Amino acid sequence: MCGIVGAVAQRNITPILIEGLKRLEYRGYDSCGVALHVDGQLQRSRSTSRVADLESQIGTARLQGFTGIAHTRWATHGAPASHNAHPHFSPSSENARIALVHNGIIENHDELRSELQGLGYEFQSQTDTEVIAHLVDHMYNGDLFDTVQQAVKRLHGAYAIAVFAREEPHRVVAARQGSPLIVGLGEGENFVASDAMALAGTTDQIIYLEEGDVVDLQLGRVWIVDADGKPVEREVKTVHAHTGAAELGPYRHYMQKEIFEQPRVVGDTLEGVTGIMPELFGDNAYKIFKEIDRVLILACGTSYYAGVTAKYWIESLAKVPVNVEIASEYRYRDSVPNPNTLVVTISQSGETADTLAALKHARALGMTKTLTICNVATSAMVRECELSYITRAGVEVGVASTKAFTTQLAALFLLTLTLAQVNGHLTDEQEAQHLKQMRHLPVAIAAVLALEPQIMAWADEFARKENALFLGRGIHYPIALEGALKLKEISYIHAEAYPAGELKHGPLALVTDEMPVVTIAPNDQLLEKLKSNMQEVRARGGQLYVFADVDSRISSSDGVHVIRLPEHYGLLSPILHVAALQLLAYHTALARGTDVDKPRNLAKSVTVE
Ligand code: HGA
Repeated sequence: MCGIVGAVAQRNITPILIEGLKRLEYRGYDSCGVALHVDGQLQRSRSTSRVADLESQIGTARLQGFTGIAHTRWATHGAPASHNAHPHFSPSSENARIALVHNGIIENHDELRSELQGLGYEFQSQTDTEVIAHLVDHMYNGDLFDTVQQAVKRLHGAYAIAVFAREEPHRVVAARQGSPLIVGLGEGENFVASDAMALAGTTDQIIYLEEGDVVDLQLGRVWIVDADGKPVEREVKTVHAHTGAAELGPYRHYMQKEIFEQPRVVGDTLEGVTGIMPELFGDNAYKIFKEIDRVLILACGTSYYAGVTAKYWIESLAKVPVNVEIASEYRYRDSVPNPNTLVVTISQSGETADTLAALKHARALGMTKTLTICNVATSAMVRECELSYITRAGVEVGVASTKAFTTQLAALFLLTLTLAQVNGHLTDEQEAQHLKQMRHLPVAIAAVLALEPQIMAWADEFARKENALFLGRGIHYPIALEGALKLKEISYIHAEAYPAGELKHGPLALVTDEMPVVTIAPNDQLLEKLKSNMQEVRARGGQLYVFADVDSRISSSDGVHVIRLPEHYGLLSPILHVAALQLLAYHTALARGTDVDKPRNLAKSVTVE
């Protein structure tokens, strides 16, 4: 989603702003822009194309400056058009005094807009952001830092903002509430950005702003106040942000690269796990795991499906009841809290707005024992939770999550075994057996990825369809959900997933010879039941595409296409089957010619509600 970069320096900062935006491109965006202080004036350039296009626009215009802000926008209010792209100016005329970029949603924008229109402000965009620019201009008292502190008190909703004023050429002021923002410290120059990666190569001295913070960036000085206006010291961390993600190597797309990285990153995520120990999740983990008698998992999208898989695992092995909730639902519904709950959040970025809000909601209800499974060690989610397990997927650029999901599953299986051990349900022998299987996962995933040529042959058929059904049972039901999600996200084929036993309760009505039905058929205790469900599909002419285990005793026949996974993997089988489904979605999208890494309307790091 939106990316922010800002700088105050004594050199031309356009290359830093553009490089920062490029590093934030992976989040997904629909337009972008830069504003600079140039010879006592505010100037800007905006584009509805890629950052590279903005870069050449800026080059042609020879736009250079020492102070400025830049933005990639993922539209929430107003179409992705250049007049809605940030930075927004106030007044909107040639003679702008204020330039501002924003990530988030201002909920009282209608009310503020009417008020500001009443004061004579003319709006050029349909965004909620423009009201902040005019509000800051209206309240401006010659001291931008003071003005922003007053102005943000009028905002309801979520924001990270960066703003500068014509009258104060060596100052950028930024603030955050509900959206991520960091400060980068340099020698006689300072920066602000959505994440540390945006500043990789410029500075590794990073301050993570906290909720309600407002920061004053000047050449040799960074000054922060909290939500009450009190000066605060925030810890400076040395952050070695990844810079290698930009290399595609031999792959055509980041998604393909990330699918093929899974053997390594799952191995990395489990590296150093020589035994099941609560301390893997944090110093206080044993005490907390002993105290809880239930688990509440909060997540969105793909992470939610990882949570549903974990429910099957935890209830089966650790015998602890688990509730999995979609974060955006949980945060607004009346639920029955229980203080003995372990609240587990799952998020790739650790900045997912709905999941962060759901976590805070759970805590406000008295559930203070919190753990996150997260891919970014420095994220808000990790800072907010008492316990954590950091997956080591590395930077995931493709909007459709792949390696983040499988590393989340690996971490959740570790959590399952730990809870089982703490509750006395894991013998030493079982522990050793599970660990052995986990260590073998990289090899087992690689063997599934080697099936790519067979899967590509199926993808050509899928590319001609407009609908697909995915069936799974037990621990593979959430994998069917994830397979359907992958297909719809990147190929735009309408796909739905069902627990196979539900077929006759409705979706069977959709089955014709035009309907491909992807079936996950591991050789487990539900296989015979699943075979009956497959017969129900065949009897209606449906075309079955079956991912079977090597020993499933399902053969190809008329209308039944079978790809065999090399080995049966017991409880960890979802991690293997999902890799096959990722490849199916990837190659189908490729055959349909969609923008695989940046599917329409979607964004990475969903930092708005
Ligand atoms: N609401 C603003 C910013 C959107 C955003 O943060 N996206 O990630 C807009 O629509 O421009």
